[in-house]
Amino acid sequence: MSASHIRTNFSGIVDPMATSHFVIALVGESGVGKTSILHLLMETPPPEEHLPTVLLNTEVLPNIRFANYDIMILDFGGQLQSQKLWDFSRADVAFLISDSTPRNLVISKGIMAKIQQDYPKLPIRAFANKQELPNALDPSAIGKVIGADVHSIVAVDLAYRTNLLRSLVHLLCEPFGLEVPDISPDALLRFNPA
Ligand SMILES: Nc1nc2c(ncn2[C@@H]2O[C@H](COP(=O)(O)OP(=O)(O)OP(=O)(O)O)[C@@H](O)[C@H]2O)c(=O)[nH]1
Ligand SMILES: [Mg+2]
Repeated sequence: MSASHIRTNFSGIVDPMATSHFVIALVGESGVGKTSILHLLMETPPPEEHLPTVLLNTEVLPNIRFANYDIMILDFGGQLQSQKLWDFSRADVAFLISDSTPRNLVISKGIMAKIQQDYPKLPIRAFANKQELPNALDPSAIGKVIGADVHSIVAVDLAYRTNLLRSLVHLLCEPFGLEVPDISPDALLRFNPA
């Protein structure tokens, strides 16, 4: 399978899986922690070193379901050659990940502008990752620059999973006009297939 195959057949690759899936696209520069966030959602150990995602990695989260929707993650590679494949036409939301450095902030602002231009209807949620590092920029400062609310996260720390699931519950309730249930997000989303 080549890059051009994925580009040409993107809908076909994702479509059969997308019908009853809520699709979240993880986007951001290489190394900011997209695959680590995928692992946090899957409750699997995060990568210790940076192994760049090649092109695209799709996963359906095990044991998580909201109403009749499984949650599908599109974990895009952030390296320049993979960025050419970024396609959000099947996504219900994009999670824009920053590593909370000044250098990346400028890049994330550019990515945000490009997504807004190409996909004006796509909701975008911004995350400031690597918040435990000593020089991490404050999420509110990042938010001012990119013009969006920014959630803080440490993708390699399992303790942040509940926060992430809480954002997910809000996101899932919104399009249905549902009030956010007063149940822990983990309990609400947990689904154990028989
Ligand atoms: N200190 C710290 N390191 C992190 C955090 N999140 C991810 N990392 C590390 O950052 C490196 C890159 O993480 P990945 O999740 O592979 O980054 P990515 O965005 O998927 O990168 P590409 O696949 O190349 O686009 C890994 O070594 C992770 O362990 C975090 O919150 N804090
Ligand atoms: Mg990756």
